[in-house]
Amino acid sequence: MSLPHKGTSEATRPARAERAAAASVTGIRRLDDELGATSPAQHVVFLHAVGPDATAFLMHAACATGRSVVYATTSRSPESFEAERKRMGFASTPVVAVDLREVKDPSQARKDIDDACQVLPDATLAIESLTGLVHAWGEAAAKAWFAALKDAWKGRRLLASLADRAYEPGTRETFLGVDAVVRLARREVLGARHDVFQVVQAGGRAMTPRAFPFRVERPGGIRPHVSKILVTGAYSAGKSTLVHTLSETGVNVEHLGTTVALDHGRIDRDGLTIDLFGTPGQERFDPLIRQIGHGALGVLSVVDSARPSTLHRARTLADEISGGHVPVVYAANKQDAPGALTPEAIRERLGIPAAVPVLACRAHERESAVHVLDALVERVLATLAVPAAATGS
Ligand SMILES: Nc1nc2c(ncn2[C@@H]2O[C@H](COP(=O)(O)OP(=O)(O)OP(=O)(O)O)[C@@H](O)[C@H]2O)c(=O)[nH]1
Ligand SMILES: [Mg+2]
Repeated sequence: MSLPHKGTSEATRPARAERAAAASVTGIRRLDDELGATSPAQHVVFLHAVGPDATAFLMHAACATGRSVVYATTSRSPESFEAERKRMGFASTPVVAVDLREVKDPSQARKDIDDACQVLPDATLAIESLTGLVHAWGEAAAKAWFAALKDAWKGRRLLASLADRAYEPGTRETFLGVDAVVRLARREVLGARHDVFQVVQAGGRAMTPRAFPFRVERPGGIRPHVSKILVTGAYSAGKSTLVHTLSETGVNVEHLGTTVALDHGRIDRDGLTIDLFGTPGQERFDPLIRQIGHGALGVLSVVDSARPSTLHRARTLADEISGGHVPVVYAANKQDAPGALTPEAIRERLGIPAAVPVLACRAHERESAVHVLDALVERVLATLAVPAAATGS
């Protein structure tokens, strides 16, 4: 991952943003990156479980790039679609909404869409729900209709959503036989729910399974967001320093230089927002740490490499908070301090398994801090993903 370009001048920024929007398939940078999209002329289906707001997701993907859209609604009125579009902040995108709710004849639906495309010739076509069409017309008719639509829309952007449930043989294959399939699912991690997106198919490319948690903002739309990384460890190990070095914004609650409540910081990594929560180190605050740990997606355990007597606490806290359910990365901090143990020596002393990273860290240095965070975030995304063999698409 590359660092954001801090030196971008005001003059070049809008032009760059426009170019990025023109090449974007979905208006969600992390999703575009996963899709490996070089051209927006793709057919993408959002395969959604119960829980995540698939309609908001489709709306963002269709409307956020600013290119014109023909939007076929299957379960709500064009008025309620328009109201939601405004709430999400995409009012300036040229859109023609086509109401398919009462259209009983598939050929009429196609005619209505073609008519709308006369008004907006190069528009993206978005179908709110293929499952809605299955309900209205039956599976065979909906399947045949979509197969013909895909042919007619070659070279143009086509987006649709499909409920992830059982269909008759062949139906799923037709609906998902597109350039890319994005799975929307809900995960429960340490007592909190997280909605995630994961590209499970992208033009035959081999995918590294990883799923991005997201939330829906009104206005703003889909925001990839790791809502909680817990930064823990022994007293004075460097937790607050690490959170501050990483953060673009932040607060901390300290008394005489030690954390008495928590640190909070936020960082953007290439379009993924990450919220960091630093715990107090003194043992009298341990009951609080368990509460702060609720819903954490990953644990960054900070070790003072120059104070061997405190090492075990980093392991105890990490084990207790993660419970083996969320990824842990150890930051072997204060590598610049005299007598600091190497990460290997710390791994050995604490009996940390080979699969768990123990990384050298100097918490005051941004590059070092970011390296440790990125390693953890990659593991968080991999843990949230459905394995490649089980994507069911
Ligand atoms: N040499 C060196 N000092 C560090 C490093 N990271 C933090 N420190 C220093 O260690 C001391 C404690 O740092 P904090 O970030 O307050 O540690 P903490 O873990 O938040 O401490 P508590 O909240 O009291 O548990 C401060 O004096 C920091 O400047 C590092 O990488 N190298
Ligand atoms: Mg602190």
